[in-house]
Amino acid sequence: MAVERTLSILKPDATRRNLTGKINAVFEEHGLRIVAQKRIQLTPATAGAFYAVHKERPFYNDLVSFMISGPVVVQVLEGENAVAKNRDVMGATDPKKAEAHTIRAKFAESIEANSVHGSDSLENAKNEIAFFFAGTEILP
Ligand code: YYY
Ligand code: MG
Repeated sequence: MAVERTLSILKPDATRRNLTGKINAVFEEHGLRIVAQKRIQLTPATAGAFYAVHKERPFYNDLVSFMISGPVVVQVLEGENAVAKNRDVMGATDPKKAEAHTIRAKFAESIEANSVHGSDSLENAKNEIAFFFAGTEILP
């Protein structure tokens, strides 16, 4: 296994309910280090571009509307096997299907308002990190 970096987003349902510290504690308990972090407001253009892979999906417009409904916290998580580890810690997209110990089982409100985003491959992680962060903003 290698040390990897992955992009995480604490979504508007998480910032609205003041859950950023509780969710960050879960990452840290699992050995994921928060090596970059900022609280930002996404625009229709940035949210639409970030989720462009889902452009043809029926949920795309609602997803973009949700992602701009309040601030988000974008983060870079670093650790051994960080991409897959974060996906495990997040849990299934639909919180009803997520395992009990996961962030989505504990905190998500619905399949849309599911509290966290995490990159799904190392290649996507590199692109998603570059979408939000300059190299100088990442401090291991
Ligand atoms: O990677 P992950 O976030 O677990 O799921 P994706 O299939 O990439 O979908 C991205 C995002 O879209 C998901 O977190 C919520 C939303 N979404 C939805 O609202 N309804 C669906 N049926 C599927 C996904
Ligand atoms: Mg995804």
